[in-house]
Order: sequence, then C-alpha cells, then structure tokens
Amino acid sequence: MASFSAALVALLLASCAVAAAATTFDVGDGHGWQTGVDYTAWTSDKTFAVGDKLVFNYTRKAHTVTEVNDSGYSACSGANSLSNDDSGATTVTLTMAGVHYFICDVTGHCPNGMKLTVTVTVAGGSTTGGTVPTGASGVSRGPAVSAAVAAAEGALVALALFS
Ligand SMILES: [Cu+2]
Repeated sequence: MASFSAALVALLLASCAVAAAATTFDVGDGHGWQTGVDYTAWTSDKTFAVGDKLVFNYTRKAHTVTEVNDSGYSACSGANSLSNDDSGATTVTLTMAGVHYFICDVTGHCPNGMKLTVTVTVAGGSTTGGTVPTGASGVSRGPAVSAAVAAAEGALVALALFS
C-alpha cells in the first residue's frame, strides 16, 4: 500500500511544480494575432501545460479570439463558440488539459491563417499521465485525448481506493 501512497504524493507534487512554473506565451511572438502568420509553425516547438497563459495581441475590434470546438475549427466557424473576445489584448489561461482551438471570427481571417490549435498537457510532457483537474468541461476533446484522460482518472480512483 505504501507504494500507492507514494505514487499519489508524487503526482500531487508534480502538479504543484507545474503550477509554479506556469509560462506565458505571446501568440505569434512579434507578429501577434493577425492574418498571414503560420500558427502551426509557431506552436511546433512549444509545449503547453495546465496553468500556462496565451496572450493574443492585435488591434482592438479588428480581430477576435474565439475559442471553438474541433468542428468549428475545421469549418472556420465561430457559430458555437466557447468564448469570444475582441478587446485587442486577450489573455487565455489554459485551465484544462486537452486540445484547445482558437480562430478569428472575422470573415476571411481564419481561412487566411488565423487559427490556432494548442494541445495542453497536465504534468509537463504527457497527456497519458498525471492528475486531471476535476470539473473539466466546456472544451471538447478528441477521442484519443478522452481515452487518455479516462485512463488517468481511472488510475487516480485506483490510488484512492488502495491508499
Ligand atoms: Cu482576424
């Protein structure tokens, strides 16, 4: 039983460490949030963890930061948005693990590059382990991520039972 408790403590410590080391990302770096920027390239050398922040810089009202689900992302449609802002400086705190989708909902902008996919991991490196925040909702997950999250939640239940 001791090993189960030790594992649980390790998981808790890992989540604290991640929270303490939260990173703030300026989306697009010097380019900001605008058309003609390859945001897939921008994310390609970065990892995102729960607690990190995304800062979108753009001209107020000229663009939007609209969080959508995967189908909204594919269709470049903000019709069923999860959140929306056009203030010019939008900060999004990544509170949930999984895949997050952002588009600009101004006509023509999303097809011209204003679409961003961010895969948020839990314990700094993997979606298949670590703790999962309770009460996660509002963001749809792909099937693979859902399975991983379910597995992680199952592991936590097992730990709780055997502690
Ligand atoms: Cu735009």
